[in-house]
Amino acid sequence: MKTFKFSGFTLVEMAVVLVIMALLLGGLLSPLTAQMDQKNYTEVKRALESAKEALMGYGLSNKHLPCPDKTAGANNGINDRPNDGVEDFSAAGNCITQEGNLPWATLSLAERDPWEQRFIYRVTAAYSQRAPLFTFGLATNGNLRVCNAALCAVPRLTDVAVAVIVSKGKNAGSCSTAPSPPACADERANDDGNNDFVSHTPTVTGSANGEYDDVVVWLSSNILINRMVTAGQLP
Ligand SMILES: [Ca+2]
Ligand SMILES: [Ca+2]
Ligand SMILES: [Ca+2]
Repeated sequence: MKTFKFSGFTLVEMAVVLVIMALLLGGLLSPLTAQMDQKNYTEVKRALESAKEALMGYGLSNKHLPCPDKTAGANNGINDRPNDGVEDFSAAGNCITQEGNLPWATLSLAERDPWEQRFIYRVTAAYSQRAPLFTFGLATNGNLRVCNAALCAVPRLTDVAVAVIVSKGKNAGSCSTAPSPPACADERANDDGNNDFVSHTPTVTGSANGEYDDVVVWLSSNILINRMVTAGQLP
């Protein structure tokens, strides 16, 4: 009678099994990741639209827009304190800064996007100043521009935004800081503290202006003024 002797798996057999398992797992995980990304982007777009509505609501009841919540600096009290979600302004009626966190507590919104980052918010000074300063009127235009690329050439998406809100997307801003340049011009445009922003569909590393996965919404002065006139708040 013939006897069989079990001698275990050889290294080669183990390697083959591991490769097969890795392929199977990879095949299962990549659709899951894609699904998760899609869910997060749907969620962040909804959050940004709500934020825009909240800005308009705040504008209608206060006749000016909220100031950003500053991201650094000393704690000087309730309306001059960093990273607490409350808008920061001076007794003179100016914002402490025109770009910072979306003031989530002032607006009763979520603090962070699906990737655990706070939203960036910039507002036109003429629209965020309040008493004792004059607030804006029918002829006051926004001065924020949203463009297709960092160069901000015409045609632009808008020249007259009064407020811009940015989510840094899945890369959570990792493309915006050194040592990533020169690959990230469009992402950098969205957190460099000036009046120009970039909005376009996502691009990958190696594209002309580099990786881009930010989500940007803006409020134009035309829309805000129209709403305020309709509500009897202007002129
Ligand atoms: Ca604050
Ligand atoms: Ca990004
Ligand atoms: Ca900018």
